[in-house]
Amino acid sequence: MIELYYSPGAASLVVHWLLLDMGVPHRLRRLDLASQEQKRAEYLAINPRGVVPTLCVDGAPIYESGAIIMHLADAYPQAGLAPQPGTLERARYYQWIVHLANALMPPFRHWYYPTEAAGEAASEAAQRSAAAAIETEFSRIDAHLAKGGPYLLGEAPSAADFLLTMLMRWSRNLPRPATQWPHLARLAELMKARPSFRQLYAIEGLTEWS
Ligand SMILES: N[C@@H](CCC(=O)N[C@@H](CS)C(=O)NCC(=O)O)C(=O)O
Repeated sequence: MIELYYSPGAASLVVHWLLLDMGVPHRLRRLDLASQEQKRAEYLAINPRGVVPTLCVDGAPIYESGAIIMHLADAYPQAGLAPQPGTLERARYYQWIVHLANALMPPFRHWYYPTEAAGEAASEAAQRSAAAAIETEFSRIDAHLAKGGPYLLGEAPSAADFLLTMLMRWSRNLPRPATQWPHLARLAELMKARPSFRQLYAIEGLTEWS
């Protein structure tokens, strides 16, 4: 039994989307972040940071969205969303997922939780520097796609593109959203055309960036 602890539009989105895209049966456990359900003792027991997502596989919890999607893409190889282990393609796939998790997720955290790093007084500066870091990264990724897209690994989509698309979605209300970069916009368009994206929106009740 696969269970996903999620909140609509949050970092759990990429896991939920992949489960739908690959047709994996699962049960959803919604957490209300506004009322801090993610900080309750019973959830902290499976996710010590108190964040979403957590995926429970037969009761065993896994956290970190990048790790979860890598696991799922391997566990369901028929979906063809992860290159063969030991290949150069696979190394690049790891590279992109780890890079997105390291270089883009932290500035997004600073954008959406601007007081977390240094309090209220520094929140504007935190958002400014977060937006700048995100823009720098979007420029680098767009340049990479220009050389050999339309996906991060070239011709075929992988789980890494699902993660990138979620991050692009998070930029929709930033001063410079991802879709202002042409190759990122193309990738977003391709990923949003997948039937699972509509399904995801319907289930999570999302409307923005549809
Ligand atoms: N690196 C983590 C990020 C998880 C994360 O920060 N989730 C946010 C939502 S996008 C969250 O649960 N926030 C609630 C909180 O921090 O209390 C992952 O990718 O799983």
